[in-house]
Amino acid sequence: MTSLLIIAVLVLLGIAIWQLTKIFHLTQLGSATHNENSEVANDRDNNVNGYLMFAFVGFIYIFTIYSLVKWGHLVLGTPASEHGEQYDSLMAISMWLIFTVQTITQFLLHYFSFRYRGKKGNTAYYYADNDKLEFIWTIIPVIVLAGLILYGLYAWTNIMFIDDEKEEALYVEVYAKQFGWEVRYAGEDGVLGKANVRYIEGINTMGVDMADPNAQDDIQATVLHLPKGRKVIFKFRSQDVLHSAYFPHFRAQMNVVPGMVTQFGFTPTITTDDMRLDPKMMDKVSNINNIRSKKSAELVAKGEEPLDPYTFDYLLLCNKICGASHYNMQMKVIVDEEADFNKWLDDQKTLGVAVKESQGGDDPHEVPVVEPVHDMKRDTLATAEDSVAIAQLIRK
Ligand SMILES: [Cu+2]
Repeated sequence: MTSLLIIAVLVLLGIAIWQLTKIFHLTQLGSATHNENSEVANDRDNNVNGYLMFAFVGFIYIFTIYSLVKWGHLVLGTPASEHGEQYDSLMAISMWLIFTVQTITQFLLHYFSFRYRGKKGNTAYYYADNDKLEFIWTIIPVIVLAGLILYGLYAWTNIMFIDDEKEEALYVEVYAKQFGWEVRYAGEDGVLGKANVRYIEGINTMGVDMADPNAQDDIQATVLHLPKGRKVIFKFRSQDVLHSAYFPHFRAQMNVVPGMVTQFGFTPTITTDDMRLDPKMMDKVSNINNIRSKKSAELVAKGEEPLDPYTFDYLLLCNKICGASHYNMQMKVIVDEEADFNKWLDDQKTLGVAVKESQGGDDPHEVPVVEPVHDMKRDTLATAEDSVAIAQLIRK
């Protein structure tokens, strides 16, 4: 590291000396101003630069069109949540606005550089200011940006506002850790039992406080099942570092922060089965399978196993670089019709039963999971001490 810094300093020093000698040459008036090697731009230099400016704006346009044609189909496709349409239209409006404004302003910028390039004998026209012009080019961005921000705020409150009274919401806790996800359903009572990283033991991998009556009917799972058409409220917790719960198909993302509970709610609108029949999704899947079959042919030629064909599934991904296996931190999400979802949920074991069974039928109330350092105020919060406790757990 030190040698790298020394090299950087030497390089910068070299550049500084080189620039200083250039300035010194420029200050030697009359010595070299009139020959071909002069550092002062002549008409030919100005013409070359003017045309290059013009060519560059052409390059920007051609590259923009090329990108749209070549990669335009890689966008996310049909949104699978209630707020997704609104989110997508906000994105589309912003992108079209940026696209239009940049197309016009880039043209003006480069065209003016070309049109008013330097010419021998030309002098600059002195123009102090024009209040009217300045007013116009200030007020237009103000109005446009204010509109965008207001629309964005409106969309955001629509997504984030959760009316506990009115909605028959499903409460799900999403627990992040290096490098995977776990989920817990609130069970019949609709209330998630308290949890703390200190209670992690055996199959109780999310640290649920088994002495809490609300925790008994909670249901833990490794695949996230969601009912179509019902509001789902997610409570996010992290065991170790900062993660981010990213549901691309539902247009939702929330930071998962150690030491606090964050939340987000959305209503799934398309079941997994229906999404597999969505034309845009079918295009994507066949595109992926084309790439896979080419790859498989290469593998078979090398005498290795071919790849399985890909079928679509919703995913929960981690979107914060949280460590070495961050890229593979994902969980399958299955959206079902509400009746199918309820059937699945009924088939799951409650945490009370599961923990009892794993302890050989003992009453979980009599088996202290971890010696009680029971501070009601920070039941769901991890502290620095907790981090040490986790580190010890992991080492075990
Ligand atoms: Cu992560």
